[in-house]
Amino acid sequence: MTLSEPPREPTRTDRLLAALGGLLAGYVSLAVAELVAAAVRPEASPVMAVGGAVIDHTPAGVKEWAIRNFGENDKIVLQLGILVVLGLLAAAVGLLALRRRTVGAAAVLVFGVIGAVAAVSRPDSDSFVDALPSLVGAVAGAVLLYVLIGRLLAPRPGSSPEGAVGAGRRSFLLVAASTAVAATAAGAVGRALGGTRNADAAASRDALRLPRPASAAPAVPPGAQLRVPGISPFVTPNKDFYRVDTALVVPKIDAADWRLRISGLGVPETRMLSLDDLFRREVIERDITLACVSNEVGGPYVGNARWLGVRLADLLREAGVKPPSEGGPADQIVARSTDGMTIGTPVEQVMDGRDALLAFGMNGTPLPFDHGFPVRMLVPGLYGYVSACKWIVDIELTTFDAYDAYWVPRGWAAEAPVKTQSRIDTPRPLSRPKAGTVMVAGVAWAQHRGIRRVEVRVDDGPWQDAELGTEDSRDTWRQWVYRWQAVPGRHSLTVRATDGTGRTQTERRAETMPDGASGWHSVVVNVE
Ligand SMILES: Nc1nc2c(c(=O)[nH]1)N[C@H]1C(S)=C(S)[C@@H](COP(=O)(O)O)O[C@H]1N2
Ligand SMILES: [Mo]
Repeated sequence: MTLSEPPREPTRTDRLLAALGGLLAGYVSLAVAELVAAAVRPEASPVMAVGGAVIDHTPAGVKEWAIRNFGENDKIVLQLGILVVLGLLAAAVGLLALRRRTVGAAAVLVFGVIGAVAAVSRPDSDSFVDALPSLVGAVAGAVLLYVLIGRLLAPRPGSSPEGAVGAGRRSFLLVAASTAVAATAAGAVGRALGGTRNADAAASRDALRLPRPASAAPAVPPGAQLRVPGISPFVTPNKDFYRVDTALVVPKIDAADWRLRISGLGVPETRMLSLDDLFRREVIERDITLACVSNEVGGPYVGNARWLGVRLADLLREAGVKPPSEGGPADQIVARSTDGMTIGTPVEQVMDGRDALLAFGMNGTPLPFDHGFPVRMLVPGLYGYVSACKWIVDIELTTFDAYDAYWVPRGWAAEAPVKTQSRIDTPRPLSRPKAGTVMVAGVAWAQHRGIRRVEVRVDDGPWQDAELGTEDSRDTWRQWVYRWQAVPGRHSLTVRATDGTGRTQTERRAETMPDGASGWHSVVVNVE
């Protein structure tokens, strides 16, 4: 387009194509960013960086709502949401470029800067290199948009006005189609490169030989697993174990590269430990039930596994740490993961004799990546967000006064022992069991206090004792069953548990926020 020739008036088709051009510019930006991110750091890609920032800044109530409605798909929903919003913005930028080509291209750059700022301010970012994927991607997108709109509007000398429009559009479509193909290829290369990195970590996991425990967990007593169809298995298989975390990309750490740093208040000399250092220690195996503070009454975010690891308390003592009850200066352990999560745990509870673990094995295999490979923390009796740091790389001794871990400024309690809970697994809500004997069964948990009693109530009747499965340990959940002589009609079933200290689960309903849901679980069924 020469300066003397004013651009022609855009038609509806031009607008449509310009919006398409905007979308394509957005797509190319992301694909190029993905390729650069594969070289820099997968987490520095704009979708991941902005997604992470959105997660961190989402009000806790919305997050709760997302976990409730989308469950473990919450992150996929978030990423789709980001893509839809980006798509709309990109189309709008395309329309803007149709009126002012430079302004449109500049707008693409602005999004690049937003992505770059998000990437550099992620807690796990330690270098400005993380800005590159967004910036390079945005430059590619901006240039493309500028060129595309130019093609679209450029009159071709020597042709009729209609012919010129047609030629411009053909040229637009040619550039558009070829960049779309190139960008798709670039994106695929990026993913493949990212894949080889992950392959190293996966190979290190496959090659890992777990040490034998010096102190093995006794076999699960046969009576711990009741033979009732529909009850949660006593040991939750790894593939069924709930997953709750803020990680958009599951961290893939190479076992050989893993180090744990221990430092802070009362630790005279910073310690660095490798996985082999842990394997050479006294290894213990324990059954521990883990529960999430976001679990609603009756909800699914609880699981029980056999963990292999080392005692965290011993490591801390060797590093010089004393619990507050012995005059130690630190009352909080802040565990940090490779992706920047921080989890605050009371020193007192970690060192009071319970089996607080740095775990590397889960149900006979190395920890799955989803559950924290190569090492995570576990403290029986505390909700996951205050104890169970996955992909752990750093332990800092500090005080609750001095430091708020990730979830605390977001409205969750700094300290959160698990509340006594019980859940009816079967019959399912609104199911239609036949009149006669109906097995009402489920699980109850009060980690580290144990479960002493479970009672079931039918409608407004009296509380009836359920039969308990054999106790495995007081750190695990306990199965229960009540043989109900069911009569036809609509009935409600309610369960409550009493913990090992003799305290009965409260009827008082509490939201999950700030320190865990309470109340009794009920289901309504229609007996036929
Ligand atoms: N690094 C990291 N560790 C984490 C979290 C997280 O978001 N990031 N979430 C915690 C929460 S809230 C819970 S309930 C447990 C869940 O562990 P799981 O996914 O293995 O079941 O991990 C904890 N450890
Ligand atoms: Mo959690």
